[in-house]
Amino acid sequence: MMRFRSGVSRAVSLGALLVVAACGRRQPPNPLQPVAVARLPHALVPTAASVQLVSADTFTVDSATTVVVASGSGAEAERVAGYLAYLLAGPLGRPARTLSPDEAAAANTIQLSIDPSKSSLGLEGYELVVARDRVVLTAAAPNGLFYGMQTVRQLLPWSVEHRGALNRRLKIPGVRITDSPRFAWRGAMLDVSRHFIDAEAVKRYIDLLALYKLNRLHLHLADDQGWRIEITSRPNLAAIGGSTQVGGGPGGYYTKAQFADIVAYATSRFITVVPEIDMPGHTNAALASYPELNCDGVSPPLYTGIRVGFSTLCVTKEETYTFVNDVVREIAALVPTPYFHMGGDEVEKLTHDQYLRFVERVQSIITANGKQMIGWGETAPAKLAPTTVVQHWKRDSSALHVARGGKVILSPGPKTYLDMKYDSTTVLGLRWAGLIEVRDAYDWNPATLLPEIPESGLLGVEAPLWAETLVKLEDYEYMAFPRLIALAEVGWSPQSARNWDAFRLRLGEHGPRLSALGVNYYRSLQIPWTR
Ligand code: TNX
Repeated sequence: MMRFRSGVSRAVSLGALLVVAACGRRQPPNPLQPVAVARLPHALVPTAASVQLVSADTFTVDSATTVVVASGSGAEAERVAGYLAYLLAGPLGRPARTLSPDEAAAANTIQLSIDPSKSSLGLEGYELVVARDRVVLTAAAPNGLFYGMQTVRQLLPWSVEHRGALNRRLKIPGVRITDSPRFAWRGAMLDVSRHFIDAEAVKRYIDLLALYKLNRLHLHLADDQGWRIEITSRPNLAAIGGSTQVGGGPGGYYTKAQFADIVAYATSRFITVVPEIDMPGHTNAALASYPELNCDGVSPPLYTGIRVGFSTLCVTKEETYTFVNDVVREIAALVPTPYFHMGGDEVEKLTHDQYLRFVERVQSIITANGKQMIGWGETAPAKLAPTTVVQHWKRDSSALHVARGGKVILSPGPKTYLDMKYDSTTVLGLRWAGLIEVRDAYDWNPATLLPEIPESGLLGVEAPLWAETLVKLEDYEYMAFPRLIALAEVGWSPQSARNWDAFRLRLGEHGPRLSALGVNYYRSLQIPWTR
């Protein structure tokens, strides 16, 4: 341990000598080196509602620092403290400790406490005071503590993301932060149907969502090219419908146990999983698995191309609704959370009336199974309950739904579609909604996007990642990062605290953090990345 420490200080002084030597020789700037950007006082993304810097008050995490939990804060708070202790010290370090009822936190502690009297912070808000001798993090609920913990993480140098940060002295800038999110729904969608990614890859994505305070993971589990979840009463869905993907690869599906594991992993990071089974269109994989779902009783072949709009369940057969009920019932039992997404987009093979009646009938099936329905924008003209949620993605009548007291999630294609190319040179992705550079993903206001929908009609924002062109996790990461981080700030930070010039500098400081985490992110030329 000592050898490690003295090694570090030798490296620092050697570095300092090199800087002096370089200055002495007055070398011209090397145009091939990244621009050196001055370290910001903090690079918090999403930025907080209120941040006050107290520069005299730097806190130093050293080998004697302890993470403590105020007595009575509960098991969830202890779990959040455990994450922080792990981050700071690695698995071999000191675990977090819960204080006894009459014990005050000592100096050199990071204290987490649940204080229900702070209800003005809401479910997800927190207060953080970083002083010279201690850090105090308070929230009204464990969710808020978790986000406060992610803030502490981002205030620490990025080297904390390396397990090698063990036993280093890490500085946290002195701050007083009061923070809570603008929107309750801060989502990301993964299309695991067009190409399949396994549960481990989904968990990795979940961890990245949590770092940026996102709280919904919408999984697009079925489409023309693949059915990705085991349904016990309909085994062919996974066995046949899950057997391929775009381009003809082997596909795959989550067993019930794997899916439950994803849900538990997300829940432990305060992320709600939203399962989507797209219907009545985008259903070729189901139609290929069960002939009776087709009006002519004949299954089509499996489909591995990328056209849309050609498939539909047979809406005039009772058998179809029995099928929908079986699927909804089994999936609803796997998710503790209140939502079931029925898709409903891009249906070209039904009359408008047939389509609307289908949506209404599925809504009643979902409600009868104890869940709230979500549908893409096309579902808005149906008779929807105000508790149903509409997800806007292109020009639609979602304003109708707000007028009847319902809520809308904004996923506008030209801002939030992570499968759109960044610029004309991007190899992956599509371009029907336009090219989306980081600034396009960041620089918009949900409250003014649709003139007919005021902020009060919005549940929040979500960034879908459609996977027609994405094969492996690295592809997903390249398209999502850093645009998903921009979306995270759109969803969390008050509009008044957001501006592009400040965001790009803060985001630039996340380059090394993303690299430390091994994320294959797009190094946009709009961002002054630090090394
Ligand atoms: C539209 S967005 C779709 C998806 C495609 C996506 C490609 C939506 C509800 N439907 O089926 O994958 O475009 O960008």
